[in-house]
Amino acid sequence: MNAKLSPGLSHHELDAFWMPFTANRQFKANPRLLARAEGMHYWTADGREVIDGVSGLWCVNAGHGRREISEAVARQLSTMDYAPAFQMGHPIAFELASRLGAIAPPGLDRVFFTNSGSESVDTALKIAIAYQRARGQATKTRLIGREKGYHGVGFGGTSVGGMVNNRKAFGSSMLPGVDHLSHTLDHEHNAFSRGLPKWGMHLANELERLVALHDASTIAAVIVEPISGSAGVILPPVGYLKRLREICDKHDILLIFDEVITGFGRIGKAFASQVFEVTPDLMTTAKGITNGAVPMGAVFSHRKIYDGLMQGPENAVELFHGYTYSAHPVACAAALATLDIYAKENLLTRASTIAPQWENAMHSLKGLPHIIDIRNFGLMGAIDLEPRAGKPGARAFDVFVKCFERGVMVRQTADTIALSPPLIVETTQIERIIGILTEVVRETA
Ligand code: PXG
Repeated sequence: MNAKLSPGLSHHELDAFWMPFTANRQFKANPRLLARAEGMHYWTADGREVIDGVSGLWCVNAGHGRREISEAVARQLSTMDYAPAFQMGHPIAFELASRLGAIAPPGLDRVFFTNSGSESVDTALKIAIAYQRARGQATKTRLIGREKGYHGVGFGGTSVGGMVNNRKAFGSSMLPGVDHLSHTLDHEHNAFSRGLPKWGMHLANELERLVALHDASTIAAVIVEPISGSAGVILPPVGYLKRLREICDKHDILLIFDEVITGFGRIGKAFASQVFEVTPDLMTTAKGITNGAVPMGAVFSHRKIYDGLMQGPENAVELFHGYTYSAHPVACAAALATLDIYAKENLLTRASTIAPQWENAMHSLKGLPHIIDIRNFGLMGAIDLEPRAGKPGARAFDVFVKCFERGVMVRQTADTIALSPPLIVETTQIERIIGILTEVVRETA
């Protein structure tokens, strides 16, 4: 096949790019190429309009093609393309950290910059262990994650993560001393719950069991996503996160919220911890921080942790950690422009206004063939499809492909279809996304 797919690209030219988290051979036989984006839409290389039901990959919260961001990036590139942040600084990095601190949960106003969610997670895990050591608790090194958790693809994030396909190929080359809580997905008690499920708060008590097994003196931190995104919008049962916080406090264990997806307005406030009124000690973010336009991540740290690490002689580096591109000036410029948009258009709280309508739209899918669960919170939603016998994931993959062909982008993982539209989504666009998904599910055997 040598037909041109788009100007300058033929089929065999797809070979070199080893695509991430993709069935490469299947994709390259039948590519889906995106060429342009604006507002709520993508356009394919052959000119078809596709409405974005997942904010790109949970990141383009203010919609695509925001001129304020591209202009800020262009200005910054021509003013100062790069500057180191090791033993040097540039003003907008400090400005951005202060602006982020101002919207952060109480006390979490010390900000460490990274370039992705994976780097934020590994950074937070390292900070947690280093902090325990700095306060004389050097045996507190163990990390607790959760089944079905996704914390990126570094060795730290893979180790505390709990999605089997992300772990099984990498053998035992993971961090030692990691354990996992049970996930909170339960079809038997909670299928078709609207918003947070009522059953399952007691699952947080498993942390007590892990403490009894390992002893609190060996545990540095617990890391969870307030809502698991990647594994398919798995919600915390009512009271679960508060209980986790209580048990962490009781045993002097740090609590890390991974807000890479839930951060920056996804569920109706700047961060999920503000919605659930549970404050972690560290919070990892990325994605929406720059509206997806430039790679960037940030770890929000409680002051007590920052202060705890500011020890030793003043000329000593306090934390031997950082990236060449930490606080990259172009990313900082993109993030500042993004925060301006969020503030001007009230986007960080808009999801709370649309959530009831979103919930109704999601649950209108109930009763369609093969749907065994529907979950929603803020502007996140997912449906679980009954797997085809012996072919896990095949039914949802068909739904994903057909949706794309009919003009709506959804996210598929196993037999789950997840949705998280940009926070600018309008009523008619919700109707279009759900309308096409309804047709496709109805027609998919
Ligand atoms: N933590 C969480 C909670 C995430 O959702 C990461 C860390 C890692 O971020 P980076 O920037 O390193 O990718 C993520 C990323 C999906 C999907 O299928 C989700 C993510 C990435 C790719 C696909 O839902 N989330």
